[in-house]
Amino acid sequence: MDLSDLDLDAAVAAITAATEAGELADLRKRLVGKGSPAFRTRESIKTLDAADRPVVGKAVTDFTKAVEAALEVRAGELGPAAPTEPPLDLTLGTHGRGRGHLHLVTQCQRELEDVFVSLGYRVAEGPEVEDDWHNFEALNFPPGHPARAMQDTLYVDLGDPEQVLLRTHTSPVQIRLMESQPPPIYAVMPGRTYRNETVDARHSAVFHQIEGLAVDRGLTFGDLAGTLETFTSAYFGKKVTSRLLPSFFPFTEPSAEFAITCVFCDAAGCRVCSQTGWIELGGCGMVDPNVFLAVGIDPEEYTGFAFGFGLERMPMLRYGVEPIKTFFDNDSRFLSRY
Ligand code: FA5
Repeated sequence: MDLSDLDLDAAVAAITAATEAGELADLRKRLVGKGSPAFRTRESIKTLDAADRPVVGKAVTDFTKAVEAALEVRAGELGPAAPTEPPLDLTLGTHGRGRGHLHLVTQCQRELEDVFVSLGYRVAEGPEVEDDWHNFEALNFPPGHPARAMQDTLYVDLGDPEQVLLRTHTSPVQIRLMESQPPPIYAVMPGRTYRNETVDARHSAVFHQIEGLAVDRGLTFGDLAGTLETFTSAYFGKKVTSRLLPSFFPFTEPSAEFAITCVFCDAAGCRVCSQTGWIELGGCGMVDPNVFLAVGIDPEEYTGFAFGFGLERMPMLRYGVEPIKTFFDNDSRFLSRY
């Protein structure tokens, strides 16, 4: 039995000279692993004389312990092993669909709000579930007035019959504003509206409007016309012109229908504008004195104008989107395009 194979000094020197953790693993294998001199010596013990066995056994054990201790000390000096494989990437969303963006109707709403804010208007909101007073009565629609039939109303089963409803237009927000603050008032009021209507290419049972209200001393129909012209050219560009045609709303007098030249045919006449060259955007007019009286504003002192436009109409015309239900289908091809 030759114990000279267990050269501890040479083993410790090799361990001390190692410069990386991977080298230490190789040394452990070579010095005390399977097939190493220490391993072979231990295997040979059973063939030795009984008197020699404890001596050889102790020598192998001492050698192995000393090698393990030297390996541990050097491993501590070298620090952790460098990873052999790239770390697992647990970042979420690397395969995502990109960032979302605002719906086209919301984009249009924000754009129009910006135009009016730059004209000195503020943005106001009102409830979608309204009472009869704000949606109709204060707007000069007395009970049973035939004009109520212009807007097929969806009533809510709350309170007295036919007293609580889904607002049919954004005009009740005018009333809420005038009830809550004295003139001067310059405000736009965007929001969702509901009508019990048959859906077609341009009409939906749920849609959006943007309402405008200005109340001050000395406002005239000319101010209304100029304001509408400013906002249409801001949204549609300078080549579009607008016109006002006489109309009727119980809460404005005189009332008008506001239309712009057809953006599809440059007013030459086409299928979209029914060959007229004009497309209606909404209604408008001078605030009726009865409305001022309903909210406690003196019609001798103040005048005002108001307008209400279908919001979907604007991007429909600007981008040629049709039918209106496209806005509510939530088809991702449409949503991601605009
Ligand atoms: C009104 O709703 C009045 N409140 C507008 C108004 C405000 C007049 C202030 C005077 C002063 P009208 O029902 O015409 O008016 O609707 C206005 C616009 O809303 C329409 O021109 C159209 O652009 C849009 N609109 C109306 N009904 C629908 C519908 N079912 N689907 C989509 N858009 C609609």
